[in-house]
Amino acid sequence: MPRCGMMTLHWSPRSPFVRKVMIFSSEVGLADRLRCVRTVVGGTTPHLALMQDNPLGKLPTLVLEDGAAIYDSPVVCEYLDTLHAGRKMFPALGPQRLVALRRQALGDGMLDVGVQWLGERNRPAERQSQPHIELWRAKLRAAVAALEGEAEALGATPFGIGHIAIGVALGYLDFRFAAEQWRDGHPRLAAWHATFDARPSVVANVPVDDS
Ligand SMILES: N[C@@H](CCC(=O)N[C@@H](CS)C(=O)NCC(=O)O)C(=O)O
Repeated sequence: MPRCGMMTLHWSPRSPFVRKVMIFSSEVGLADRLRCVRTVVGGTTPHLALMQDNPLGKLPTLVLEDGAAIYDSPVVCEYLDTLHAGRKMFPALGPQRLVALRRQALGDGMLDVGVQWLGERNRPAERQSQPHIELWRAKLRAAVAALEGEAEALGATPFGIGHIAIGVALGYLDFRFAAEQWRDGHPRLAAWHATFDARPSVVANVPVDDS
C-alpha cells in the first residue's frame, strides 16, 4: 500500500538540482507530500544543521517520514519514482534505462559545470581564472551541440528523468548564463525546450534568485 506521509525537502528557489526534484515530484503527483524548508547553502560557512542530514551540506536533501535522509538529486528522484503507481520516469532495466541515465548524467553534469562557473564569477574579478571560465564555456557549448543532435530523439522518447535533467540544465543556462545565448544555432533543441518549458510542472517551478 502506498505511504502517504509528509517528507521534508531542504529547498532553495535558485538551486537547479532542487528544481529538478520539484519538477519530478510534480510530474509524478507527489508535490503535496513535500514540506519545503528554505535552506541557504553556498559560501564558505558550513551549514551545520543541514550537515546533520547530509554531511556534504548540499541541496537537495530529502528527509523521509522516519527521519532517514537521502541525497543527491538522482537518488531522491529514483526514490520518489517508487512512491507512485503511474508511469515510471526511470525506465526499467534495459537500453531505454541506459539512455535515460546517460541523459540525466549529461544534464546534471552541465549543472555541475554551471554551478562552478557561477561560483567563479562571484569571486573578485582579479581572482577569477579566465582559463577555467573558458574551459567551462567550452564544455557547456559542447553539451548543447551534442543535445542539438539528440533533440529529435528527446522529443520521440517518453518523457522521463533524462528529459527533466536536460530541461533543467538548459533552463539554468537561461537563468544564470543568458548572455551565452545557447539557442543560437540550435533550433531543434530550442524547439524541444519550448515544449519542456510549457509543462505545468515546469511553469510551477520557475527559478528565483532570492539572494
Ligand atoms: N550531485 C548533486 C549536486 C547538488 C549541488 O551541487 N547542490 C548545490 C546547490 S545547487 C549545493 O548544495 N551547493 C552547496 C555546496 O556545495 O556547498 C545533486 O544532484 O543533488
